[in-house]
Amino acid sequence: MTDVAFFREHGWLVLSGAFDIDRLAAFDAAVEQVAGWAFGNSPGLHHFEQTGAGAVLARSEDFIPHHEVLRDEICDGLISDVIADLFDEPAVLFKEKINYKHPGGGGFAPHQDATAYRFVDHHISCMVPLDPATPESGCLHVAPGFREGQLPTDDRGRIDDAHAATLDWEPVPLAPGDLLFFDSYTPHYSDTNHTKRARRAAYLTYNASSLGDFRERYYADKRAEFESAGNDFDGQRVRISISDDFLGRPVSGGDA
Ligand SMILES: O=C(O)CCC(=O)C(=O)O
Repeated sequence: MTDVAFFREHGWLVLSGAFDIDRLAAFDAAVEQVAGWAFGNSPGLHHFEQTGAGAVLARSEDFIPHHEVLRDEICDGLISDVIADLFDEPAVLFKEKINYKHPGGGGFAPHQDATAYRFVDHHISCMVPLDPATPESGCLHVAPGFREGQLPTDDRGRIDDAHAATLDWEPVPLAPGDLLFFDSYTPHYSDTNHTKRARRAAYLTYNASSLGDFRERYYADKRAEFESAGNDFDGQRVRISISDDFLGRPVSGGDA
């Protein structure tokens, strides 16, 4: 049974060992197929970052129309059932992404996802770790405060430094098979991956279905925004998200 009361109090909830070994293996294999799409003329929206070992894949998005296993698991499985409990009504997928966080891959500055999520005011996401997520590999750190709504932001959409310094952050270490649910107003950040293996995780974001289905519109908008900015914005930093919270380094010309 979903601990809805815990989620409503804290803005996040961990389900330990929610995916059994077979389910996890199927999800992991599917994620590796999507990662492979980044290097050919294949579907999905893929972003790269620079690390000490060269250019690596940072993120893939917009893949469920092209992958049946992931579509079934994400749109009609355990995760969407738990999200429906948390919304107290059926949920519809708003967006899906995989952050690969290869060794040396960048962290994310303190932010609330709500800043970047258009069309609907409230979302809930599920993090599906495929590798151990620890403070060393760049797990999420969360803080209370989601019930205050939008916190003060700087001009990049990150939580203002002075405000972030007042928050009571705690790390959320996870093992593959665990699931982390968090509210789109839950403050969170993560660090660089300082280990020698990737810290892959899928993030699946839903809204209450009574508010409408905006997934296609979200991706049409994101693609248009990135294309109009030449896909590299000012070339000084990596933009993989509509809000500018990613701390990875940009790939130097032609490396990816
Ligand atoms: O994968 C991470 O380390 C953090 C992800 C995150 O906060 C985001 O993608 O908005």
